[in-house]
Amino acid sequence: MFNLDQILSRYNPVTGELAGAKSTERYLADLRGCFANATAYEEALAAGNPLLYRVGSVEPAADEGDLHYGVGCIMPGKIGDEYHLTKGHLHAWRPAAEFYFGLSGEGVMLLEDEATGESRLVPLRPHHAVYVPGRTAHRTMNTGTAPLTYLGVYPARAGHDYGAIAQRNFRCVVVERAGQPVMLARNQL
Ligand code: S6P
Ligand code: ZN
Repeated sequence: MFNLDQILSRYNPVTGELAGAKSTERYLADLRGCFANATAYEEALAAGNPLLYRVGSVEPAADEGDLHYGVGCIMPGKIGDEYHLTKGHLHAWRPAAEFYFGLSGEGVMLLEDEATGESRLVPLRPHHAVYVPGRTAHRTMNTGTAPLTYLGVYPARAGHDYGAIAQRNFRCVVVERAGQPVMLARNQL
């Protein structure tokens, strides 16, 4: 019933809009507290409040065993040395894993195990898939110069828990060093 061609024929890669889907837009003002460099954040916000990313979510059915999916589009850019990023979340139903498929552009995902705090940085680009295990906080960043688009597929039960990340943020920060994304411990910046 659903295949990637059908999904992508509804998708506008320039605006990130997915026709007929529930759309969530996050502007710079919505990302307060997410970026490590608060001064750079306030300076950028004083200059304007651009759209950072958009997610079109499709929830075909909500029975046990069903899947939901979202197509995300993160605009290119940086705040200080940090790439445009998503808020990041754990799934409200902690065992829920997720599969990400890169569609266009270049990016990375920061994965943080909730129990151990172990952090990993993995590439997200076309023909790459990222498996996000359950109980793993995930944040996506656009490290390129064009919009980063991706498909995320997750159990219908997954839900979003933004609370823990909003309180303490991720343990690691991803910054540009010599043109490359590098993961650093937040407390060592
Ligand atoms: C949902 C999935 C994605 C994100 C999207 C935006 O489980 O991980 O569709 O919702 O990448 O990120 P965030 O952290 O603002 O929801
Ligand atoms: Zn998720």
